[in-house]
Amino acid sequence: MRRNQAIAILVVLPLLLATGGCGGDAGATEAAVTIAFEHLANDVPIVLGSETPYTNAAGNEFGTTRLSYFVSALTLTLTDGTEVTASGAHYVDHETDETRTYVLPVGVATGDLAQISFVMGLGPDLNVTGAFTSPPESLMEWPEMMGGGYHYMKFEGRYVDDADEPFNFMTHSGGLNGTDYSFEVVLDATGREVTEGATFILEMNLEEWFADPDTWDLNDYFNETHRGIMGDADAQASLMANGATVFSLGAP
Ligand SMILES: [Cu+2]
Repeated sequence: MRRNQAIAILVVLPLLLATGGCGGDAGATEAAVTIAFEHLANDVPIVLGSETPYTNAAGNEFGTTRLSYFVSALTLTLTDGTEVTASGAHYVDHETDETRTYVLPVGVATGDLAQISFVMGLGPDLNVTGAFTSPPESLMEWPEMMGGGYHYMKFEGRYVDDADEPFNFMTHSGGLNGTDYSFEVVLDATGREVTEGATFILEMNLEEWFADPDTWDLNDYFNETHRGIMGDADAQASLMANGATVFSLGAP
């Protein structure tokens, strides 16, 4: 028995040495990287509440009471072409501090960054009913009668309508009846560097959901006869288009 153990050690030891003991490429340094999520409206950090302190491109005054969403397949690309993708999804809720930092589950090679990209929402591979079994992620479920899966985003609040009255809105996005409305966001990250413990700030600029290319007058989307947009394919496609300019990288 002792002889077999000795042979086993002799076989395993060179393997450990060959892989550097950490599974990475010999010589490459890997860093732990964190993404921090910040939420802005009109360039200031949002404060949740029933007031309507912000203005969109259509001139609607609005405020927000809830913001939660998924990002997935977050990818860092270095200037030398090295690319690392964190598989799976990350849930963000403005009200829950721990969800607003995402320590990537993979090490990232150190070096100069070229871009940070991710999917806003859940691609078809992740947007499957039952994929999340516990809250808070499971609470994002999307109705089976609308195709199942999960909301990409719940951005709720209140705006001042044409009658000068406060009206509640729910900008809920998701895949609808089998159509995928998730989209890739690519942000230029040149000038930034991956170092051990680096944090990159990902900003969501809320008013941009309602502009560029499609200007949303909230009166058209949220009113007594059209209270929500979950079943509105045109609205979902419009959020997908407007979403291209919603995100930015914060100052290093
Ligand atoms: Cu909804």
